[in-house]
Amino acid sequence: MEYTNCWLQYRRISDKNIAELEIYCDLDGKTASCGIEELKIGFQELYGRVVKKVKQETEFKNCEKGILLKITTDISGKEEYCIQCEEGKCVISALTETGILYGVFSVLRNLQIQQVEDFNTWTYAERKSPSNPLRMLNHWDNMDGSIERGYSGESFFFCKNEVLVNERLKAYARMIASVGINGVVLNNVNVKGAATALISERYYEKLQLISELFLSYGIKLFLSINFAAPMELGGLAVADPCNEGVMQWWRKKANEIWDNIPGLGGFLVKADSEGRPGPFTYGRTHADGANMLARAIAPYEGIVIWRCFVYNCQQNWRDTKTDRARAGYDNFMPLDGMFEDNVILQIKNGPMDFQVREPVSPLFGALKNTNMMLELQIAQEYTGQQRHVCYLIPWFQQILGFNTFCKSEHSKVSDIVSGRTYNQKNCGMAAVANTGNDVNWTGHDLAAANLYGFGRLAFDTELNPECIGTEWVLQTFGFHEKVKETILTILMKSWLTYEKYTSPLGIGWMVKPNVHYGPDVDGYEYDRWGTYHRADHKAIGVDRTEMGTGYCSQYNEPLASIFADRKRCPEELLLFFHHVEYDYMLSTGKTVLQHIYDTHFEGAAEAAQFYEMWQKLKGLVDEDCYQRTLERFHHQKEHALEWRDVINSYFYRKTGVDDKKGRLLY
Ligand code: GCW
Repeated sequence: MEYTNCWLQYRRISDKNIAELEIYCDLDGKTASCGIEELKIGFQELYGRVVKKVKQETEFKNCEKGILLKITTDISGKEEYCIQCEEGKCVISALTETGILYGVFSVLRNLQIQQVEDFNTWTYAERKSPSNPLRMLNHWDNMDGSIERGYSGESFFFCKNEVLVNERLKAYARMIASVGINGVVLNNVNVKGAATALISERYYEKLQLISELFLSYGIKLFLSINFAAPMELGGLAVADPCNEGVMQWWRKKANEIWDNIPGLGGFLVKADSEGRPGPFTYGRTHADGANMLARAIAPYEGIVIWRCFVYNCQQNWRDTKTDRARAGYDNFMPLDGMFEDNVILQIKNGPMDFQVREPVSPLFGALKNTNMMLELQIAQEYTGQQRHVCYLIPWFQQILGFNTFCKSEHSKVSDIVSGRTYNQKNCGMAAVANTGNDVNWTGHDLAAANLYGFGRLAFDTELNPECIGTEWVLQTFGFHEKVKETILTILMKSWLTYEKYTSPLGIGWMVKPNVHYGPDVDGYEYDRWGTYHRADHKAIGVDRTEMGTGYCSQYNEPLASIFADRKRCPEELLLFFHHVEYDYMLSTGKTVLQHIYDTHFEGAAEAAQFYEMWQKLKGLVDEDCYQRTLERFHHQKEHALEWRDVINSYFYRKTGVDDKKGRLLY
């Protein structure tokens, strides 16, 4: 087996009803065909039912049983669907074929979750429109086949500077369409070398094939571009966005690109960030840069997704006033209202960088006249790199539910990025993807729950993480009660467990530099990256109040005051916002230091439990999957011990204070 089908396994539910399945459909578009194909696969696998011939819509009226797929104008949402099933007659209707495809996937999903034994007696009705207009995956795949922060093998899009077109792409498209993803950025945001030339003759043909395949599953292809492409590809002397020659180059390029890839969604841009070129070189603003591109691609309905991950990565650690957390707001707030309509600012969930815990970026509550998109990361760069289990959906749900107080109503992050708050349509959610060419796609088999979960949550931000987890387990592992219970318990605890044995109270960053894996408390402390904990023998944490960096004031009230007040600041973020003495008393009655000791012992013990729990599933899950996962749980257990002891020893040695419970510290 080259690769699994993850949650699209369609395990047999019953053989009770094996009569032929009748599908009625007059639609001849590619997306409707994908829907029909999916029904065929699904019913064959779930029930052993086959489809001999797709019949005409008019015949449905008089038939006894069957599934009708039809377009209706009773529905207004482009991707909305309506399902009505009763006594073996089922109608899936939508305004577009994409809506129908989503309806099909929902029927198949629900048959599995509800373990419907006999489709002919199933009653089900649902009408649903996605919460977010854009639901995207950002791949950080490089053209040489490597993946930046990739933990599940090599790229299945690129190899040796070539674009790959093969069967796996289709398996990928089916999988992500089944959870409602409608946009994919194929290449890394750090665009260099051959990747710069993705927008040239050399690659158009293959990219067009991918774009077509994706479109048939309702997915738009996007590309990351190099802001300096006019120089590197076009031989111009500058990439200044206000230079007429540069503008003209992009207009011509856009024309050429869309001529070759007519369905392309647009560009993702990382500019003036971590060494990537951008408008700052020419004394221009990010609005100048983004708008120039936006105007060039507007005739093709292209959109520019412009990242806000812009900060000074050449900071002096001795300087305690400059604060990387402030950078997004400081760089982009002055530009609010200046961006073209087809520009979206893509903002990472936190002000730093995908740590296990961070406050929500203040930009969400601040920008009022700018399209916004939330950027999350399911590639677990800082959360165990798909070797440790860390189900991130509970965390994402908290982020979406965060009230920014930007208005008196509709002020949660989910309102803002869905377009409800400011009546926007170019907005949504993106995740840095966690896939690669490993057999199981995601390295750790359980990491696929993040891929599944991100899609489901982006489609319906009201879904609860436990339900999503349950759906995923049932579809992936089948219906064994013990399997379900065990995996779900592990998933639901995993994020907090990971937090416990890694970096405490919101401080983050105690990782080995560059690789970002494993404990190294001072690894980034005397470096240029702006990621400090400021620990000495008395206290730890970053003062971000008015007395410190002033970051707190980037939030709306009452948040600004709450975060700035040690007593009211959420304790899980205490060290993010405050420089606190080790003997400071937390609400639990423990000192900060004792909290650190305790959580590290607890977290490591929980990781050990996960390993034991998994061992009890031997024989109950697929053997290959069992072994792969066992190995990872074993590593996690050992690595959690390493984390525990390195962190605890560090603070023990800094403070000289023993653990109250007398456990061994080194
Ligand atoms: O934290 C950093 C990662 C980089 C990444 C960057 C970004 C793609 O370590 O690998 O580059 O974030 O988000 O642009």
